[in-house]
Amino acid sequence: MTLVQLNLPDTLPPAPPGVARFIVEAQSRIDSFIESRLPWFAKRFLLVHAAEIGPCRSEAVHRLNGPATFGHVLCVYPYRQELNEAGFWPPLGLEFIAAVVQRHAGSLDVVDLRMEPGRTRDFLRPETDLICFSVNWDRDREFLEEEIRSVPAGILTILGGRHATECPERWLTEFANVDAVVRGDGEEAMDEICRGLPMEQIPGLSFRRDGVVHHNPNRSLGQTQNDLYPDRRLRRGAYVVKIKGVSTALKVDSIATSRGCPFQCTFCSFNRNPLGEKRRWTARSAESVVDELGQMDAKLVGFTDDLFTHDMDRVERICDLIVARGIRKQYIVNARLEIARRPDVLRKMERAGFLMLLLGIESAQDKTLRSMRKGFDVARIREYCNVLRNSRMILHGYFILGCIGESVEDMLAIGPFARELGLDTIGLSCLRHSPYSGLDDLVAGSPGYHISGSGKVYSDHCSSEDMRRVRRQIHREFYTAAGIARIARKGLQVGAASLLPGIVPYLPKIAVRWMMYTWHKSRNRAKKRRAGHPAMAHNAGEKPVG
Ligand code: B12
Ligand code: SF4
Repeated sequence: MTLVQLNLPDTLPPAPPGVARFIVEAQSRIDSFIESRLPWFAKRFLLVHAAEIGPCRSEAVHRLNGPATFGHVLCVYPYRQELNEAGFWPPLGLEFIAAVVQRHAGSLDVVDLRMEPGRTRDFLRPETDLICFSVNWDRDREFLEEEIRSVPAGILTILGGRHATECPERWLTEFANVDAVVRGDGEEAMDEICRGLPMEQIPGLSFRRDGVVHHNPNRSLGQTQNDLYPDRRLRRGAYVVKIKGVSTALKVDSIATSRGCPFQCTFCSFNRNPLGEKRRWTARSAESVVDELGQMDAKLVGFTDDLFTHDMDRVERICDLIVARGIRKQYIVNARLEIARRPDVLRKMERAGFLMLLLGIESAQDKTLRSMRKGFDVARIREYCNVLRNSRMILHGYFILGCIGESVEDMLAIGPFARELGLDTIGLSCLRHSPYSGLDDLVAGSPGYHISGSGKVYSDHCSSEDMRRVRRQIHREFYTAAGIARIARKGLQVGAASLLPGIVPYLPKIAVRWMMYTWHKSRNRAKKRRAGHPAMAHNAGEKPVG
């Protein structure tokens, strides 16, 4: 660290060699004195006032003029809970930010309040001078806002994440202690903040100065960085699978190896950031992905990639490296059906431990696939699935209920279609409005369709209760005893047995919770029905937004 630099003005003639050596020697002594002897607040004082101390040049100028280093940085995931069913994944976005800031911090803690009994204040130290909050969801709102407000004045407070990105103005006007909001991907902006770039020169940053909120232009989405990934040693506990609220001993982790998607499906916002910008598909090298996998101790890894399989040559290389390095884990990835064109890579994926492919199929109707710009039709789906069904990987098909123009009969065709395709599991979600996806226009041009306040698309001809019935019927038809036995067989073939010891001992507890949950749910539903609750009526009380 060079805080005070002994430099001679550029106009002076070069110093004789003896004098130059003396200056270098003196500089290094000052550096090591500052580094090792001065307390954090003195270093901080020097950093803040360095520009006034004297003229300087060279690379250190840049450091001298801005807060190049932080005493202690606190990165907080400010939620107590996410989804009951799946809220156990690590806060990967925040961990990426921590990986950047760590380079500029004396010490750094990543605190996930889902895992800790304490609150943000409990983790502050006297030397804490930067707090980063990951504001991803509009959930647990009261708690989230309390945490953010709890930061004492004088500590640089920066928010980032998808939800913060959607409304930076609000965070900066209503929360007096919030200094800046990073919009969109945060790595580059945080690096620039840490390197002391003036706020107004940092694209994608919203900040307050003299009571006025400024929004810099958006940052263009850059290339995924190869050598940057979370430092898992910063975690204060292991992330484990939770089923029905019961923590098992099965460790999980997630990895982000690419961002974006080149396709343009109408209903999807995966391929856009919260600002509506289309994400070009960019990926990390196979080597860096496998280096990161090698550092994880979890047995089950979920890939957060929008489309992991876009470049099948890269997938092949990742598989080869996993096998060559003897890494033994199970992976779950988002994929498109086109991967059927590379059966050679499918075999390699099985050998490398890929357990489950999450495939967006969406509908059993050509008219819907066309209007959704899915890029394939029913005939193609059959053709691809004829190849994929021979794979040992578990095939999970995503379908959407309530697609524009689909009757109840059209939706009910999903069950038989999914079985015919040889899928092992299915996920049924309702059509949801997502900003910038193009769905709004489609709904606006389709009489009888509306978007509810909660973002659900619904129609005059299919109520929420109808939709629930459709969902139940599809599940009943799809999940048979033979199908469940096939999933178990495939799981064993692909090596999932290694995951069982983490779960089996917890099965009795999970079974009890599950029974209690089902009992509570049906009791509540019956109560509501008896009371004539609007949620049980036509369209479940959904109100159009416009
Ligand atoms: C894993 C995941 C989950 C996990 C969450 C795990 C976790 N703890 O984060 C689970 C399964 C719980 C989940 C649930 C849901 N999810 Co989800 N999920 C994802 C997924 C696949 C990956 C997220 C991720 O880790 N990305 C990788 C990291 C690196 O990116 P990131 O989180 O965006 O972080 C970057 C920036 O946001 C920013 N950033 C983040 N924090 C901070 C902090 C600071 C200080 C700074 C400066 C920057 C910064 O920088 C980071 C690095 O670039 C995304 C899709 C995707 N590919 O992103 C959907 C996604 C985030 N989910 C989505 C949705 C809709 C949901 C659900 C509502 C689904 C549902 N109907 O139930 C629920 C809501 C859960 C809840 N809390 O209420 C949407 C969000 C849309 C939106 N506009 O908000 C996404 C984008 C998918 C989609 N398009 O539909 N999800
Ligand atoms: S649905 Fe899948 S393929 Fe289509 S745009 Fe979204 S991520 Fe890409």
